Amino acid sequence: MKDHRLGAWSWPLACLLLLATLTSTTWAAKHGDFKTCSQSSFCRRLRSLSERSQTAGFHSPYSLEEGQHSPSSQQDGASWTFPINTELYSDIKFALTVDFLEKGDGIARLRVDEVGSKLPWKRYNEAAKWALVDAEPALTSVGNVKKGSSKGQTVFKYGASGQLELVIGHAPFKITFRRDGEDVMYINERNLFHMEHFRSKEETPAQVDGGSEDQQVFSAASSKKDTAWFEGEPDGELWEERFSKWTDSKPKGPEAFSVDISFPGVEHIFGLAEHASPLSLPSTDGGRYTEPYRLWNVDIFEYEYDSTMALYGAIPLVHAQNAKHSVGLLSLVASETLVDVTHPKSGVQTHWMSESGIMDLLILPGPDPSSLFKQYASLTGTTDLPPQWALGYHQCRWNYIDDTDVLEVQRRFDEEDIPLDVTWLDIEYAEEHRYFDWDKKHFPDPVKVQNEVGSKGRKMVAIVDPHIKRTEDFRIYKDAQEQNVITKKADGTTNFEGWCWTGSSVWVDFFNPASWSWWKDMFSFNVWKDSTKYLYIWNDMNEPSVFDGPEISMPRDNVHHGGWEHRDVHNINGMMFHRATHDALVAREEPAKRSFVLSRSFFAGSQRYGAIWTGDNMGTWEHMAGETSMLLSLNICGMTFCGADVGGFFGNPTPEMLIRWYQAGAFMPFFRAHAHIDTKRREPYLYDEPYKSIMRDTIRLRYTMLPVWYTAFHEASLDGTPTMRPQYVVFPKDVNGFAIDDQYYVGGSGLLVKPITAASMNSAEVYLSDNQPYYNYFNHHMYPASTSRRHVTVPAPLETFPLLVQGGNILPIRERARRASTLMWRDPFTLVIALGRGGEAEGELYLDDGDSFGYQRGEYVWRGFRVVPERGQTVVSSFAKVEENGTSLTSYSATGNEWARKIDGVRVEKIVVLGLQKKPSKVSVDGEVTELEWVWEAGKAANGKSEGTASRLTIKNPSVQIVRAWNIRIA
Ligand code: NBV
Repeated sequence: MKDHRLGAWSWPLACLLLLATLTSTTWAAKHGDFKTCSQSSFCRRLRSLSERSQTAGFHSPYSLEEGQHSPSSQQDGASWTFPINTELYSDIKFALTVDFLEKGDGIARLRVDEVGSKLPWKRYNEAAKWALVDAEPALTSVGNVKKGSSKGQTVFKYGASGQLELVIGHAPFKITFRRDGEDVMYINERNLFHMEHFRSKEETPAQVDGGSEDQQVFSAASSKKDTAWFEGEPDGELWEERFSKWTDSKPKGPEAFSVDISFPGVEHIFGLAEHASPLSLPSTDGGRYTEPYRLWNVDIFEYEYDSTMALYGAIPLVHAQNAKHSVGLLSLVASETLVDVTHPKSGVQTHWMSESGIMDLLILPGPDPSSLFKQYASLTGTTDLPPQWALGYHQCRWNYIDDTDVLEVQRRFDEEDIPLDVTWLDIEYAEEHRYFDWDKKHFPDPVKVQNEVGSKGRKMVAIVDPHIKRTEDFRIYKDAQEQNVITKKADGTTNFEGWCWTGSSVWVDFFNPASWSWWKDMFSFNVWKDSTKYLYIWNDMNEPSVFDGPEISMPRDNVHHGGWEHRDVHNINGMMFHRATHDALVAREEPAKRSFVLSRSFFAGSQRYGAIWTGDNMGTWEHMAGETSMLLSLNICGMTFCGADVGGFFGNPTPEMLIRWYQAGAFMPFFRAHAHIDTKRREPYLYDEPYKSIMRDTIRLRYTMLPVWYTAFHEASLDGTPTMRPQYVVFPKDVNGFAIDDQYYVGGSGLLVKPITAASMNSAEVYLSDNQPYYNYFNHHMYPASTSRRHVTVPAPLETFPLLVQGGNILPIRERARRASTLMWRDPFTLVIALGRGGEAEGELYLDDGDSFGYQRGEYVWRGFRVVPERGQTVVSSFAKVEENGTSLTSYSATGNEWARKIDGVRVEKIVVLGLQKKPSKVSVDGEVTELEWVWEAGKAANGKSEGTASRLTIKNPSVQIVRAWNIRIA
């Protein structure tokens, strides 16, 4: 195996130390590498506001003037601007712009910026440009919003039936969002809104407000001068800031802002991915957490499983939920943002503190979680349908060392009959970590190995990191210099250099449009001659990770395209790299194929570019347990294609733990095993029995369920509805389920999963919200419908785990074991029907070629299945779903497209009906004379009222086609 430590390099001492850390086996995040709130001057200043706001006499120094209809290019657009005055500085002005958007049933947008500054700086206002599908979303027409004014407040009534209200209080400045007359959200209720203005270096807060006497007010909470309350300590590191050995030059001085947002009558808020914390966000004012939730994308080594520390991605979105309603808030800011959460009796309070940029808040009106997903998707987009193979099993490790290794892994999977779709190559495939350049000693013929893997119906993924080795003979470096697309140092002209796997490196500035077409070319088969259509891409380290930089990233005063500082755009940086690679993969083939790019770093909107994973987790039970809530949080924040390293990146899991990882992984949207270079090999075929067979069965179970997953991804691609749904999303009225984050439903299938995440477990309790029977997928044990039972105990011997089917659902599955998912398209289906308490059930199935964009031209099959009890009989039917296509409803014809014709012969080979009340006497297809063959197994659950094995009717080979309409009558 190659030495990844690259001994030949002359690393500076700092890098050696860092590398030692990266390969060490002691497990703990290095807290000292990352800032706490008190180590950031802006966070210190803004967080202290909330303490000071408790003191008598504290009031907001901000007030509004009456708003005017904003002049805009959309003359008729619903937009108003309110000048904001501050008592703190008489000559400083801000403005609040209130926009009502056309999309999303009444999304209101609130932006605050400084106006009229004489200084040559501007706040960063382009987060929306990258996060939103339309940089400037269209406004609803002014006639759709009724504006009224009374006693110092402006009231806007809007929404489909005028049920939404935004009440803008002028003095004090406070915004109330109401639905149906009820207060749902307050902005600046606690007077924590504050925006630092641009100033010249000579100007200190005290001088502005009248001389040295004021200096004393910095500690005098009761002074009539409030300046100090809002500006913090006099030496507040406004112009230069040190952290560890780094100095941030802060050329624009202070420009942080703060705002409090409260959700009255609510006990739970969710969101703010990515954190390793519970789904329902706990308070940060002591107890479990003392630090605010931090959004600042970092490469964190051995992150903790229960913490508010920053991780690799940032989505500044929250959902607030109570039994009556849901409401959402998106804060479009890409600079470092910290959010304090508290749970007083009145509801949930949040305090948002950001280092730079304009304030840009979007209020998602709800009123339920599924509306929130649609509203958020209308703004930031959805995950396009991934290639279907990407939902299969991925085998990764750092590193498969050469082509023989890659092919041997394939061979062993085949030998052991374990399905596999994708083999991954980590950084060692590349000569000196110069991505794109294969190490020819270990991969002498990269095209040959890719073709060989491809010939088995499989794919490969190779890593392309964003650090570019500074060697003149490296074409990518030469090009990047020539194109002048390298991120600059604080002076705005010198290329920034830092250290990473490649040694001394540069980073392309993907905010620079000049980089986009060049990067696209890098992936064209003519340019990257060693790549083939079987090769897809993994973008790691894109926070970006810079080994010798502050917090293992870039200095904040680095400069990007447009003159923006890195601090302004940091949290979007990873998304820009992901986006460029995604676009390149779509462009490399004609006709285009769907791309697959896995990214570690992300921001709101990243879902449009592919999958993400939760980074370098550990092979511990605690981390395994934490993954479920992390993935649920990512899902509700729009990242519907996500997963975690199965097995844990660090460490050597016991066979028992590895099996539990596989069971959890088989029900993650992205299912990939991965491991650190120092871990022992752990491909499933290496294990003794019974472990090997259990892992094989688990991976096969994933393949059986691929139609269910693909259908869930289809739904997510339409409107952002999660592929993994937490209890509060499925049952938004059941408060008792809101905090549950260790079980979830797969899409809309009714499959309820609870991974086992502790040692020596033989059973687990599952929470059921509704009055439906639930059936154990493995043994068809039925938990009968009940209005009172809430918890059931489900057996979980090592080979199974709680996997229940909610009564009322139909699962379309494929039971033939295959080498890879691409070989399954012609395979027959089984329908598993879990009857609901009234004997009814429904389900759906979406299919297409899994690879092209043909579905956008209508080449797909989207079937609905229904079971209805009808005059003593039970009728199972298959019908075409109807899709809304643009503005007109076009009815979809099952055989009317090329794909449907191609799979016309695909049959249903078995139908299993669970929970039928009595033995049938006849089963037949409408219109056919011959009866069908069937087997009846009486249930042990008497009349469906007590617990026990459900009755099971197995209809053998009904010979109906999946693309056709049919009825099967059970008499
Ligand atoms: O490329 C090596 C690893 C990769 O295997 C892992 O998945 C990434 O999260 N990478 C991080 C860099 C070094 C980690 C110590």
